[in-house]
Amino acid sequence: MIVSSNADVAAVLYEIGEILTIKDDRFRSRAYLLAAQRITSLTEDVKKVKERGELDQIPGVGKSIAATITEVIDTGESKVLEELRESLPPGVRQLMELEGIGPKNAMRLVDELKVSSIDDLEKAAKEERVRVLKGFGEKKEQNILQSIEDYRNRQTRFLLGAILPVVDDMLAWMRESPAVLRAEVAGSYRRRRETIGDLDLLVASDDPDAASARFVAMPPVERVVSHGSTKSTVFLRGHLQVDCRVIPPEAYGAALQYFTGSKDHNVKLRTIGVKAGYKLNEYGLFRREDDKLVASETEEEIYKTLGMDWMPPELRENRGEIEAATEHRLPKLVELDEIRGDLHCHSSWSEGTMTIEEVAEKARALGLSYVVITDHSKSLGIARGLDEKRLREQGKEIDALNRRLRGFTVLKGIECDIKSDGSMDLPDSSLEELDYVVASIHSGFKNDEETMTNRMVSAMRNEHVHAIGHPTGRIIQKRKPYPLNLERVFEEAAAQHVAMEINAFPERLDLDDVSCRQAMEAGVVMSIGTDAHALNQMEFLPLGVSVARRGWLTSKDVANTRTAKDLVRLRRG
Ligand code: DGT
Ligand code: CA
Ligand code: CA
Ligand code: ZN
Repeated sequence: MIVSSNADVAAVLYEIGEILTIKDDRFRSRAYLLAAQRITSLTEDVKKVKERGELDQIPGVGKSIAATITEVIDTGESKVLEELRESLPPGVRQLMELEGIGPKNAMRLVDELKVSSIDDLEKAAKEERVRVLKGFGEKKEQNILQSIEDYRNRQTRFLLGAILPVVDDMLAWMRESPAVLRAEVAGSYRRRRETIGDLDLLVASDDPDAASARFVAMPPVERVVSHGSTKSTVFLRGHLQVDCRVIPPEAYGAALQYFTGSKDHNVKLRTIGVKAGYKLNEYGLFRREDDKLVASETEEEIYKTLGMDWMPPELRENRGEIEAATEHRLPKLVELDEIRGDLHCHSSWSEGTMTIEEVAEKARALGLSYVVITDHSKSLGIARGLDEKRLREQGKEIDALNRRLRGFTVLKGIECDIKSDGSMDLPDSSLEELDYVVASIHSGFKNDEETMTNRMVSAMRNEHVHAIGHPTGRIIQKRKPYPLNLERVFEEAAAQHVAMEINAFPERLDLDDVSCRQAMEAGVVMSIGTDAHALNQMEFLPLGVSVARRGWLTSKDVANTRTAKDLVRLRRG
Protein backbone atom coordinates (compact mmCIF):
# COMPACT_ATOMS: atom_id res chain seq x y z
CA MET A 1 0.00 0.00 0.00
CA ILE A 2 1.46 3.38 -1.01
CA VAL A 3 -0.26 5.65 1.49
CA SER A 4 -3.41 4.71 3.32
CA SER A 5 -5.94 6.79 1.44
CA ASN A 6 -9.70 6.80 1.73
CA ALA A 7 -9.81 4.29 -1.11
CA ASP A 8 -7.51 1.89 0.77
CA VAL A 9 -9.61 2.11 3.91
CA ALA A 10 -12.81 1.63 1.93
CA ALA A 11 -11.31 -1.42 0.18
CA VAL A 12 -10.72 -3.13 3.54
CA LEU A 13 -14.27 -2.39 4.74
CA TYR A 14 -15.66 -3.57 1.43
CA GLU A 15 -13.79 -6.84 1.57
CA ILE A 16 -14.95 -7.49 5.15
CA GLY A 17 -18.50 -6.78 3.99
CA GLU A 18 -18.23 -9.20 1.07
CA ILE A 19 -16.86 -12.03 3.20
CA LEU A 20 -19.64 -11.48 5.72
CA THR A 21 -22.14 -11.72 2.85
CA ILE A 22 -20.73 -15.11 1.91
CA LYS A 23 -21.09 -16.13 5.54
CA ASP A 24 -24.70 -14.99 5.52
CA ASP A 25 -24.07 -12.47 8.29
CA ARG A 26 -26.52 -10.05 6.66
CA PHE A 27 -26.66 -7.42 9.35
CA ARG A 28 -22.92 -6.89 9.80
CA SER A 29 -22.21 -7.25 6.10
CA ARG A 30 -24.62 -4.45 5.27
CA ALA A 31 -23.04 -2.23 7.92
CA TYR A 32 -19.53 -2.71 6.49
CA LEU A 33 -20.61 -2.26 2.86
CA LEU A 34 -22.45 0.92 3.76
CA ALA A 35 -19.47 2.25 5.71
CA ALA A 36 -17.23 1.48 2.71
CA GLN A 37 -19.51 3.61 0.55
CA ARG A 38 -19.47 6.45 3.05
CA ILE A 39 -15.70 6.49 3.21
CA THR A 40 -15.48 6.43 -0.60
CA SER A 41 -17.68 9.49 -0.95
CA LEU A 42 -16.05 11.36 1.93
CA THR A 43 -14.57 14.63 0.65
CA GLU A 44 -12.13 14.86 3.55
CA ASP A 45 -9.10 12.67 4.22
CA VAL A 46 -10.31 10.00 6.65
CA LYS A 47 -6.97 10.28 8.50
CA LYS A 48 -7.88 13.84 9.49
CA VAL A 49 -11.29 12.73 10.77
CA LYS A 50 -9.56 10.05 12.80
CA GLU A 51 -7.10 12.56 14.27
CA ARG A 52 -10.01 14.63 15.52
CA GLY A 53 -11.50 11.47 17.07
CA GLU A 54 -14.68 11.94 15.02
CA LEU A 55 -14.79 8.70 13.05
CA ASP A 56 -17.96 7.47 14.74
CA GLN A 57 -19.70 10.68 13.69
CA ILE A 58 -19.53 9.60 10.04
CA PRO A 59 -23.02 8.30 9.25
CA GLY A 60 -23.02 4.50 9.15
CA VAL A 61 -19.77 4.19 11.13
CA GLY A 62 -20.27 2.72 14.59
CA LYS A 63 -17.74 1.93 17.30
CA SER A 64 -16.45 -1.35 15.94
CA ILE A 65 -16.12 -0.11 12.36
CA ALA A 66 -14.38 3.02 13.68
CA ALA A 67 -11.92 0.74 15.48
CA THR A 68 -11.26 -1.14 12.23
CA ILE A 69 -10.63 2.12 10.37
CA THR A 70 -8.24 3.30 13.09
CA GLU A 71 -6.34 0.04 12.89
CA VAL A 72 -6.04 0.24 9.09
CA ILE A 73 -4.74 3.80 9.25
CA ASP A 74 -2.26 3.00 12.03
CA THR A 75 -0.99 -0.38 10.89
CA GLY A 76 -2.12 -0.82 7.27
CA GLU A 77 -3.86 -4.05 8.34
CA SER A 78 -7.05 -5.29 9.94
CA LYS A 79 -7.28 -8.21 12.35
CA VAL A 80 -10.99 -8.68 11.62
CA LEU A 81 -10.27 -8.97 7.91
CA GLU A 82 -7.36 -11.33 8.47
CA GLU A 83 -9.47 -13.64 10.63
CA LEU A 84 -12.28 -13.60 8.11
CA ARG A 85 -9.85 -14.40 5.31
CA GLU A 86 -8.43 -17.27 7.37
CA SER A 87 -11.90 -18.70 7.75
CA LEU A 88 -12.33 -19.04 3.98
CA PRO A 89 -11.37 -22.23 2.12
CA PRO A 90 -7.71 -22.04 0.94
CA GLY A 91 -8.73 -22.10 -2.73
CA VAL A 92 -10.95 -19.07 -2.29
CA ARG A 93 -8.19 -17.23 -0.47
CA GLN A 94 -5.73 -17.95 -3.24
CA LEU A 95 -8.06 -16.67 -5.98
CA MET A 96 -8.57 -13.48 -3.98
CA GLU A 97 -4.89 -12.70 -4.46
CA LEU A 98 -5.82 -11.85 -8.05
CA GLU A 99 -6.54 -8.21 -8.90
CA GLY A 100 -10.26 -7.73 -9.54
CA ILE A 101 -11.41 -10.91 -7.77
CA GLY A 102 -13.20 -10.29 -4.50
CA PRO A 103 -14.48 -12.88 -2.02
CA LYS A 104 -17.85 -13.25 -3.74
CA ASN A 105 -16.49 -14.07 -7.17
CA ALA A 106 -13.73 -16.24 -5.74
CA MET A 107 -16.33 -18.29 -3.89
CA ARG A 108 -18.43 -18.66 -7.03
CA LEU A 109 -15.47 -19.73 -9.16
CA VAL A 110 -14.52 -22.36 -6.59
CA ASP A 111 -18.09 -23.63 -6.27
CA GLU A 112 -19.14 -23.58 -9.88
CA LEU A 113 -15.90 -24.56 -11.63
CA LYS A 114 -14.58 -26.84 -8.89
CA VAL A 115 -11.21 -25.05 -9.03
CA SER A 116 -9.06 -24.81 -5.91
CA SER A 117 -6.01 -22.86 -7.03
CA ILE A 118 -4.81 -20.13 -9.39
CA ASP A 119 -3.32 -22.82 -11.64
CA ASP A 120 -6.73 -24.53 -11.88
CA LEU A 121 -8.42 -21.25 -12.67
CA GLU A 122 -5.90 -20.48 -15.40
CA LYS A 123 -6.58 -23.85 -16.99
CA ALA A 124 -10.33 -23.26 -16.80
CA ALA A 125 -10.01 -19.80 -18.36
CA LYS A 126 -7.83 -21.11 -21.17
CA GLU A 127 -10.40 -23.81 -21.85
CA GLU A 128 -13.03 -21.04 -22.03
CA ARG A 129 -14.99 -22.47 -19.13
CA VAL A 130 -15.15 -19.18 -17.21
CA ARG A 131 -16.93 -17.15 -19.89
CA VAL A 132 -20.02 -19.35 -19.74
CA LEU A 133 -20.68 -18.58 -16.08
CA LYS A 134 -23.53 -16.19 -15.41
CA GLY A 135 -22.28 -12.59 -15.31
CA PHE A 136 -18.75 -13.42 -16.54
CA GLY A 137 -18.37 -13.53 -20.34
CA GLU A 138 -15.35 -13.39 -22.63
CA LYS A 139 -14.03 -10.00 -21.44
CA LYS A 140 -13.94 -11.04 -17.78
CA GLU A 141 -12.27 -14.29 -18.73
CA GLN A 142 -9.53 -12.31 -20.49
CA ASN A 143 -9.18 -10.03 -17.47
CA ILE A 144 -8.73 -13.05 -15.23
CA LEU A 145 -5.92 -14.38 -17.43
CA GLN A 146 -4.27 -10.96 -17.33
CA SER A 147 -4.59 -10.80 -13.54
CA ILE A 148 -2.96 -14.21 -13.29
CA GLU A 149 -0.04 -13.03 -15.40
CA ASP A 150 0.30 -9.86 -13.30
CA TYR A 151 0.13 -11.95 -10.12
CA ARG A 152 3.01 -14.12 -11.29
CA ASN A 153 5.12 -11.07 -12.17
CA ARG A 154 4.34 -9.51 -8.83
CA GLN A 155 5.55 -12.65 -7.10
CA THR A 156 8.90 -12.63 -8.81
CA ARG A 157 10.04 -9.03 -9.28
CA PHE A 158 10.67 -6.19 -6.84
CA LEU A 159 10.30 -2.44 -7.37
CA LEU A 160 13.64 -0.67 -7.73
CA GLY A 161 12.49 1.95 -5.21
CA ALA A 162 11.90 -0.73 -2.58
CA ILE A 163 15.32 -2.29 -3.23
CA LEU A 164 17.50 0.84 -2.96
CA PRO A 165 17.55 0.99 0.88
CA VAL A 166 18.12 -2.77 1.14
CA VAL A 167 21.18 -2.49 -1.07
CA ASP A 168 22.55 0.51 0.84
CA ASP A 169 22.40 -1.46 4.09
CA MET A 170 23.90 -4.57 2.50
CA LEU A 171 26.84 -2.68 1.00
CA ALA A 172 27.50 -0.83 4.26
CA TRP A 173 27.55 -4.17 6.09
CA MET A 174 29.94 -5.78 3.61
CA ARG A 175 32.29 -2.78 3.44
CA GLU A 176 32.74 -2.86 7.20
CA SER A 177 34.68 -6.10 6.85
CA PRO A 178 38.47 -5.74 6.38
CA ALA A 179 38.30 -8.74 4.01
CA VAL A 180 36.14 -6.74 1.60
CA LEU A 181 38.13 -4.52 -0.79
CA ARG A 182 35.21 -3.59 -3.01
CA ALA A 183 31.51 -4.41 -2.99
CA GLU A 184 28.89 -3.50 -5.57
CA VAL A 185 25.59 -4.85 -6.79
CA ALA A 186 25.67 -5.62 -10.52
CA GLY A 187 22.79 -7.02 -12.65
CA SER A 188 19.52 -5.22 -13.28
CA TYR A 189 20.05 -3.19 -10.09
CA ARG A 190 23.17 -1.54 -11.48
CA ARG A 191 21.37 -0.94 -14.77
CA ARG A 192 18.53 0.61 -12.70
CA ARG A 193 15.74 -1.37 -14.29
CA GLU A 194 12.37 -0.43 -12.83
CA THR A 195 11.94 -3.90 -11.35
CA ILE A 196 14.55 -6.30 -10.05
CA GLY A 197 14.46 -10.10 -10.16
CA ASP A 198 17.36 -10.79 -7.81
CA LEU A 199 20.46 -9.02 -6.56
CA ASP A 200 23.92 -9.91 -7.85
CA LEU A 201 26.47 -8.83 -5.27
CA LEU A 202 30.12 -8.73 -6.32
CA VAL A 203 32.88 -8.57 -3.75
CA ALA A 204 36.59 -8.09 -4.43
CA SER A 205 38.69 -9.86 -1.81
CA ASP A 206 41.95 -11.71 -1.20
CA ASP A 207 40.26 -13.66 1.59
CA PRO A 208 37.16 -15.22 0.00
CA ASP A 209 36.29 -17.37 3.04
CA ALA A 210 36.07 -14.37 5.33
CA ALA A 211 34.14 -12.31 2.75
CA SER A 212 31.61 -15.11 2.17
CA ALA A 213 31.19 -15.70 5.90
CA ARG A 214 30.47 -12.00 6.31
CA PHE A 215 27.82 -12.21 3.57
CA VAL A 216 25.80 -15.11 4.98
CA ALA A 217 25.92 -13.51 8.45
CA MET A 218 24.16 -10.36 7.22
CA PRO A 219 21.31 -9.40 9.60
CA PRO A 220 18.41 -9.41 7.12
CA VAL A 221 19.21 -12.93 5.82
CA GLU A 222 16.25 -15.26 6.33
CA ARG A 223 17.63 -18.38 4.74
CA VAL A 224 21.05 -19.45 3.45
CA VAL A 225 20.49 -21.43 0.26
CA SER A 226 24.16 -22.17 -0.40
CA HIS A 227 27.43 -21.11 1.18
CA GLY A 228 30.69 -21.59 -0.68
CA SER A 229 33.98 -19.76 -0.62
CA THR A 230 33.43 -17.81 -3.86
CA LYS A 231 29.68 -18.18 -4.46
CA SER A 232 26.81 -18.02 -1.98
CA THR A 233 23.08 -17.47 -2.24
CA VAL A 234 20.66 -16.24 0.42
CA PHE A 235 17.05 -15.12 0.70
CA LEU A 236 16.19 -11.89 2.49
CA ARG A 237 12.77 -10.88 3.80
CA GLY A 238 10.00 -11.12 1.24
CA HIS A 239 11.89 -13.84 -0.64
CA LEU A 240 14.39 -11.48 -2.23
CA GLN A 241 17.29 -13.57 -3.51
CA VAL A 242 20.88 -12.34 -3.34
CA ASP A 243 23.72 -14.10 -5.16
CA CYS A 244 27.17 -13.18 -3.90
CA ARG A 245 30.36 -13.81 -5.83
CA VAL A 246 33.80 -13.20 -4.39
CA ILE A 247 36.39 -12.25 -6.99
CA PRO A 248 40.14 -11.63 -6.87
CA PRO A 249 40.75 -7.86 -7.24
CA GLU A 250 42.65 -8.27 -10.52
CA ALA A 251 39.56 -9.79 -12.20
CA TYR A 252 36.95 -7.49 -10.66
CA GLY A 253 36.32 -5.43 -13.82
CA ALA A 254 35.62 -8.54 -15.90
CA ALA A 255 33.14 -9.88 -13.34
CA LEU A 256 31.49 -6.48 -13.00
CA GLN A 257 31.11 -6.22 -16.76
CA TYR A 258 29.77 -9.75 -17.12
CA PHE A 259 27.32 -9.71 -14.20
CA THR A 260 26.02 -6.22 -14.96
CA GLY A 261 24.63 -7.52 -18.23
CA SER A 262 22.20 -7.22 -19.71
CA LYS A 263 22.40 -10.63 -21.23
CA ASP A 264 21.56 -9.16 -24.66
CA HIS A 265 24.32 -6.58 -24.26
CA ASN A 266 26.83 -9.28 -23.32
CA VAL A 267 25.85 -11.57 -26.17
CA LYS A 268 26.34 -8.77 -28.68
CA LEU A 269 29.65 -7.78 -27.10
CA ARG A 270 30.95 -11.34 -27.19
CA THR A 271 30.04 -11.70 -30.87
CA ILE A 272 31.98 -8.55 -31.69
CA GLY A 273 34.87 -9.83 -29.55
CA VAL A 274 34.97 -13.14 -31.42
CA LYS A 275 35.18 -11.33 -34.77
CA ALA A 276 38.10 -9.31 -33.42
CA GLY A 277 39.89 -12.47 -32.23
CA TYR A 278 38.97 -12.36 -28.52
CA LYS A 279 37.18 -14.48 -25.99
CA LEU A 280 35.16 -12.67 -23.30
CA ASN A 281 33.83 -14.18 -20.07
CA GLU A 282 33.45 -13.34 -16.39
CA TYR A 283 37.20 -13.86 -15.84
CA GLY A 284 38.45 -11.49 -18.50
CA LEU A 285 39.09 -10.71 -22.12
CA PHE A 286 41.49 -13.26 -23.69
CA ARG A 287 43.33 -13.37 -27.02
CA ARG A 288 41.95 -16.37 -28.90
CA GLU A 289 45.17 -17.57 -30.56
CA ASP A 290 47.14 -18.11 -27.32
CA ASP A 291 44.56 -17.62 -24.53
CA LYS A 292 46.58 -14.68 -23.21
CA LEU A 293 44.66 -12.45 -20.77
CA VAL A 294 44.51 -8.92 -22.21
CA ALA A 295 42.09 -7.12 -19.86
CA SER A 296 40.25 -7.91 -16.62
CA GLU A 297 40.93 -5.36 -13.90
CA THR A 298 38.56 -2.62 -15.05
CA GLU A 299 35.54 -2.37 -17.32
CA GLU A 300 37.16 0.53 -19.15
CA GLU A 301 40.09 -1.53 -20.43
CA ILE A 302 37.81 -4.34 -21.59
CA TYR A 303 35.62 -1.98 -23.61
CA LYS A 304 38.66 -0.06 -24.83
CA THR A 305 40.36 -3.19 -26.14
CA LEU A 306 37.18 -3.95 -28.06
CA GLY A 307 37.36 -0.44 -29.57
CA MET A 308 34.56 1.07 -27.52
CA ASP A 309 34.03 3.84 -24.99
CA TRP A 310 32.90 2.79 -21.51
CA MET A 311 29.13 2.65 -21.31
CA PRO A 312 27.05 3.75 -18.30
CA PRO A 313 25.24 0.63 -16.97
CA GLU A 314 21.81 2.21 -17.58
CA LEU A 315 22.46 1.99 -21.33
CA ARG A 316 23.47 -1.66 -21.44
CA GLU A 317 20.30 -3.13 -22.93
CA ASN A 318 21.51 -3.66 -26.50
CA ARG A 319 19.46 -0.74 -27.73
CA GLY A 320 22.17 0.76 -29.89
CA GLU A 321 24.67 1.63 -27.14
CA ILE A 322 27.35 -0.73 -28.47
CA GLU A 323 27.23 0.89 -31.91
CA ALA A 324 27.26 4.38 -30.37
CA ALA A 325 30.23 3.48 -28.14
CA THR A 326 32.15 2.12 -31.13
CA GLU A 327 31.55 5.33 -33.07
CA HIS A 328 32.35 7.43 -29.98
CA ARG A 329 28.96 9.13 -30.02
CA LEU A 330 27.45 8.06 -26.70
CA PRO A 331 25.20 10.73 -25.19
CA LYS A 332 26.49 12.56 -22.11
CA LEU A 333 23.72 11.35 -19.79
CA VAL A 334 22.07 13.74 -17.35
CA GLU A 335 23.46 13.45 -13.80
CA LEU A 336 21.69 13.73 -10.46
CA ASP A 337 23.78 16.74 -9.45
CA GLU A 338 22.60 18.67 -12.52
CA ILE A 339 19.04 18.54 -11.19
CA ARG A 340 18.15 21.89 -9.61
CA GLY A 341 14.58 21.29 -8.53
CA ASP A 342 11.72 18.87 -7.87
CA LEU A 343 8.84 19.66 -10.23
CA HIS A 344 6.00 17.72 -8.60
CA CYS A 345 5.43 17.84 -4.88
CA HIS A 346 2.29 17.82 -2.73
CA SER A 347 1.78 19.52 0.63
CA SER A 348 -0.75 19.38 3.45
CA TRP A 349 -2.84 21.82 1.43
CA SER A 350 -4.07 18.72 -0.44
CA GLU A 351 -3.14 15.10 0.26
CA GLY A 352 0.46 15.62 1.38
CA THR A 353 1.45 15.24 5.02
CA MET A 354 4.01 18.06 5.11
CA THR A 355 3.92 21.86 5.27
CA ILE A 356 5.32 23.90 2.39
CA GLU A 357 8.11 25.11 4.64
CA GLU A 358 9.08 21.51 5.45
CA VAL A 359 9.12 20.74 1.73
CA ALA A 360 11.44 23.68 1.11
CA GLU A 361 13.81 22.64 3.90
CA LYS A 362 13.91 19.06 2.70
CA ALA A 363 14.52 20.13 -0.91
CA ARG A 364 17.36 22.35 0.22
CA ALA A 365 18.84 19.51 2.28
CA LEU A 366 18.75 17.37 -0.86
CA GLY A 367 20.89 19.98 -2.61
CA LEU A 368 18.13 21.54 -4.71
CA SER A 369 17.65 25.25 -5.29
CA TYR A 370 13.91 25.25 -5.95
CA VAL A 371 10.79 23.12 -5.64
CA VAL A 372 7.40 23.41 -7.29
CA ILE A 373 4.41 22.92 -5.00
CA THR A 374 1.82 21.07 -7.05
CA ASP A 375 -1.22 20.23 -4.98
CA HIS A 376 -4.32 18.73 -6.53
CA SER A 377 -7.06 20.85 -8.07
CA LYS A 378 -10.66 20.99 -6.90
CA SER A 379 -12.26 18.09 -8.80
CA LEU A 380 -10.22 15.63 -6.73
CA GLY A 381 -12.45 15.95 -3.68
CA ILE A 382 -10.93 13.00 -1.86
CA ALA A 383 -7.49 14.57 -2.14
CA ARG A 384 -8.83 17.91 -0.87
CA GLY A 385 -8.02 19.56 -4.20
CA LEU A 386 -7.64 23.35 -4.23
CA ASP A 387 -10.24 25.70 -5.68
CA GLU A 388 -9.45 29.22 -6.93
CA LYS A 389 -9.70 30.73 -3.47
CA ARG A 390 -7.52 28.26 -1.61
CA LEU A 391 -4.98 28.33 -4.43
CA ARG A 392 -4.71 32.09 -4.01
CA GLU A 393 -4.29 31.68 -0.24
CA GLN A 394 -1.60 29.11 -0.82
CA GLY A 395 0.13 31.57 -3.15
CA LYS A 396 0.23 34.14 -0.34
CA GLU A 397 1.77 31.62 2.02
CA ILE A 398 4.42 30.83 -0.61
CA ASP A 399 5.17 34.55 -1.17
CA ALA A 400 5.66 35.05 2.55
CA LEU A 401 7.89 31.99 2.78
CA ASN A 402 10.01 33.11 -0.19
CA ARG A 403 10.64 36.46 1.50
CA ARG A 404 12.21 34.56 4.40
CA LEU A 405 14.19 31.98 2.42
CA ARG A 406 17.67 32.87 1.17
CA GLY A 407 19.11 31.15 -1.91
CA PHE A 408 16.10 28.93 -2.36
CA THR A 409 12.80 29.45 -4.17
CA VAL A 410 9.42 27.83 -3.77
CA LEU A 411 7.56 27.99 -7.06
CA LYS A 412 3.78 28.18 -7.22
CA GLY A 413 2.29 25.30 -9.09
CA ILE A 414 -0.62 22.92 -9.28
CA GLU A 415 -1.31 19.39 -10.41
CA CYS A 416 -4.37 20.45 -12.34
CA ASP A 417 -6.83 17.74 -13.25
CA ILE A 418 -7.55 17.41 -16.97
CA LYS A 419 -11.31 17.06 -17.17
CA SER A 420 -12.99 14.49 -19.40
CA ASP A 421 -13.55 17.05 -22.18
CA GLY A 422 -9.85 18.02 -22.12
CA SER A 423 -10.44 21.33 -20.37
CA MET A 424 -8.62 22.29 -17.19
CA ASP A 425 -10.13 21.98 -13.74
CA LEU A 426 -9.26 25.62 -12.93
CA PRO A 427 -9.89 28.80 -14.96
CA ASP A 428 -7.09 30.45 -16.92
CA SER A 429 -7.26 33.40 -14.51
CA SER A 430 -6.03 31.06 -11.74
CA LEU A 431 -3.50 29.17 -13.82
CA GLU A 432 -1.83 32.30 -15.16
CA GLU A 433 -0.91 33.32 -11.61
CA LEU A 434 1.23 30.20 -11.27
CA ASP A 435 4.88 29.54 -12.12
CA TYR A 436 4.48 25.93 -13.27
CA VAL A 437 1.38 23.95 -14.12
CA VAL A 438 1.39 20.15 -14.26
CA ALA A 439 -1.74 18.78 -15.91
CA SER A 440 -2.77 15.18 -15.18
CA ILE A 441 -5.48 12.72 -16.06
CA HIS A 442 -7.01 10.97 -13.04
CA SER A 443 -10.20 9.45 -14.42
CA GLY A 444 -11.85 7.74 -17.36
CA PHE A 445 -9.02 5.22 -17.82
CA LYS A 446 -11.35 2.92 -19.74
CA ASN A 447 -11.93 5.36 -22.62
CA ASP A 448 -10.56 4.53 -26.04
CA GLU A 449 -7.24 5.69 -27.44
CA GLU A 450 -8.62 8.51 -29.52
CA THR A 451 -10.66 9.97 -26.66
CA MET A 452 -7.72 9.86 -24.24
CA THR A 453 -5.27 11.26 -26.80
CA ASN A 454 -7.58 14.12 -27.74
CA ARG A 455 -8.11 14.90 -24.10
CA MET A 456 -4.38 15.16 -23.46
CA VAL A 457 -3.74 17.13 -26.65
CA SER A 458 -6.35 19.74 -25.70
CA ALA A 459 -4.72 20.13 -22.30
CA MET A 460 -1.37 20.79 -23.98
CA ARG A 461 -2.98 23.48 -26.09
CA ASN A 462 -3.80 25.46 -22.96
CA GLU A 463 -1.05 28.08 -22.90
CA HIS A 464 -0.66 27.87 -19.10
CA VAL A 465 0.21 24.18 -18.97
CA HIS A 466 3.92 23.40 -18.59
CA ALA A 467 3.94 19.63 -18.24
CA ILE A 468 1.77 16.53 -18.43
CA GLY A 469 1.89 14.58 -15.15
CA HIS A 470 2.37 10.78 -15.07
CA PRO A 471 1.49 10.71 -18.77
CA THR A 472 0.37 7.08 -19.16
CA GLY A 473 -1.20 6.50 -15.73
CA ARG A 474 0.39 3.09 -15.32
CA ILE A 475 1.12 1.65 -11.88
CA ILE A 476 3.89 -0.92 -12.14
CA GLN A 477 2.54 -4.48 -11.87
CA LYS A 478 -0.87 -3.11 -10.89
CA ARG A 479 -2.43 -0.97 -13.59
CA LYS A 480 -1.78 -0.88 -17.30
CA PRO A 481 -1.28 2.45 -19.07
CA TYR A 482 -4.52 3.92 -20.37
CA PRO A 483 -4.81 3.78 -24.14
CA LEU A 484 -2.86 6.67 -25.66
CA ASN A 485 -1.29 7.47 -29.01
CA LEU A 486 2.10 8.48 -27.64
CA GLU A 487 3.44 9.44 -31.04
CA ARG A 488 0.72 12.05 -31.45
CA VAL A 489 1.13 13.22 -27.86
CA PHE A 490 4.88 13.71 -28.28
CA GLU A 491 4.46 15.49 -31.59
CA GLU A 492 2.06 17.95 -29.98
CA ALA A 493 4.26 18.31 -26.88
CA ALA A 494 7.26 19.18 -29.04
CA ALA A 495 5.28 21.69 -31.09
CA GLN A 496 3.78 23.32 -27.97
CA HIS A 497 6.97 23.14 -25.85
CA VAL A 498 5.09 21.24 -23.17
CA ALA A 499 7.19 18.87 -21.05
CA MET A 500 6.36 15.22 -20.37
CA GLU A 501 6.77 14.17 -16.76
CA ILE A 502 8.98 11.42 -15.46
CA ASN A 503 7.05 10.73 -12.29
CA ALA A 504 9.67 9.36 -9.90
CA PHE A 505 7.28 7.63 -7.51
CA PRO A 506 8.54 4.01 -7.34
CA GLU A 507 5.24 2.45 -8.43
CA ARG A 508 4.83 4.88 -11.30
CA LEU A 509 8.11 5.72 -13.07
CA ASP A 510 5.91 7.22 -15.77
CA LEU A 511 7.00 7.90 -18.57
CA ASP A 512 9.17 4.81 -18.67
CA ASP A 513 12.67 4.58 -20.15
CA VAL A 514 11.66 3.51 -23.66
CA SER A 515 8.94 6.15 -23.99
CA CYS A 516 11.32 8.83 -22.68
CA ARG A 517 13.74 8.07 -25.44
CA GLN A 518 10.95 8.18 -28.01
CA ALA A 519 9.80 11.55 -26.61
CA MET A 520 13.34 12.94 -26.61
CA GLU A 521 13.82 11.86 -30.22
CA ALA A 522 10.58 13.69 -31.06
CA GLY A 523 12.09 16.84 -29.51
CA VAL A 524 10.24 16.77 -26.18
CA VAL A 525 11.71 17.94 -22.86
CA MET A 526 11.14 15.85 -19.71
CA SER A 527 10.03 17.13 -16.29
CA ILE A 528 11.14 15.02 -13.32
CA GLY A 529 8.95 15.15 -10.23
CA THR A 530 8.75 12.94 -7.16
CA ASP A 531 4.99 13.31 -6.61
CA ALA A 532 5.92 13.20 -2.91
CA HIS A 533 3.08 13.02 -0.41
CA ALA A 534 5.48 12.68 2.53
CA LEU A 535 8.88 14.24 3.19
CA ASN A 536 10.94 11.06 2.74
CA GLN A 537 9.31 10.47 -0.64
CA MET A 538 11.18 13.52 -1.92
CA GLU A 539 14.20 11.20 -1.86
CA PHE A 540 12.80 9.40 -4.94
CA LEU A 541 14.40 11.99 -7.25
CA PRO A 542 17.33 9.67 -8.18
CA LEU A 543 14.80 7.11 -9.45
CA GLY A 544 13.50 9.68 -11.90
CA VAL A 545 17.04 10.47 -12.99
CA SER A 546 17.66 6.73 -13.57
CA VAL A 547 14.69 6.57 -15.90
CA ALA A 548 15.99 9.63 -17.75
CA ARG A 549 19.42 8.05 -18.11
CA ARG A 550 17.94 4.75 -19.31
CA GLY A 551 16.07 6.89 -21.85
CA TRP A 552 19.36 8.34 -23.18
CA LEU A 553 18.53 11.85 -21.95
CA THR A 554 21.14 14.58 -21.61
CA SER A 555 20.87 17.69 -19.43
CA LYS A 556 19.22 19.73 -22.17
CA ASP A 557 16.41 17.15 -22.42
CA VAL A 558 15.48 17.59 -18.75
CA ALA A 559 13.60 20.69 -17.57
CA ASN A 560 14.93 20.31 -14.00
CA THR A 561 18.45 21.30 -15.12
CA ARG A 562 17.19 24.81 -15.86
CA THR A 563 17.27 27.64 -13.38
CA ALA A 564 13.92 28.49 -11.82
CA LYS A 565 13.72 31.55 -14.07
CA ASP A 566 14.25 29.53 -17.25
CA LEU A 567 11.90 26.80 -16.09
CA VAL A 568 8.98 29.19 -15.83
CA ARG A 569 9.63 30.23 -19.44
CA LEU A 570 9.51 26.65 -20.70
CA ARG A 571 6.63 27.29 -23.11
CA ARG A 572 8.69 29.83 -25.03
CA GLY A 573 10.96 27.01 -26.21
P1 DGT B 1 16.98 -9.71 -13.05
O1 DGT B 1 17.74 -10.33 -11.95
O2 DGT B 1 15.98 -10.60 -13.66
O3 DGT B 1 16.36 -8.41 -12.67
O4 DGT B 1 17.98 -9.35 -14.25
P2 DGT B 1 19.58 -9.43 -14.31
O5 DGT B 1 19.99 -8.70 -15.53
O6 DGT B 1 20.15 -8.99 -13.02
O7 DGT B 1 19.83 -10.96 -14.58
P3 DGT B 1 20.49 -12.14 -13.73
O8 DGT B 1 20.43 -11.87 -12.26
O9 DGT B 1 19.86 -13.39 -14.22
O10 DGT B 1 21.99 -12.14 -14.20
C1 DGT B 1 22.86 -11.10 -13.90
C2 DGT B 1 23.72 -10.79 -15.07
O11 DGT B 1 24.58 -11.91 -15.36
C3 DGT B 1 22.95 -10.58 -16.37
O12 DGT B 1 22.48 -9.26 -16.50
C4 DGT B 1 24.02 -10.89 -17.37
C5 DGT B 1 24.80 -12.00 -16.73
N1 DGT B 1 24.32 -13.28 -17.25
C6 DGT B 1 23.52 -14.14 -16.63
N2 DGT B 1 23.31 -15.22 -17.41
C7 DGT B 1 23.96 -15.00 -18.54
C8 DGT B 1 24.14 -15.75 -19.75
O13 DGT B 1 23.62 -16.83 -19.93
N3 DGT B 1 24.93 -15.18 -20.70
C9 DGT B 1 25.52 -13.98 -20.52
N4 DGT B 1 26.28 -13.47 -21.48
N5 DGT B 1 25.39 -13.27 -19.43
C10 DGT B 1 24.61 -13.77 -18.45
CA1 CA C 1 19.78 -9.98 -11.00
CA1 CA D 1 21.22 -13.42 -10.34
ZN1 ZN E 1 -1.53 12.78 -10.06
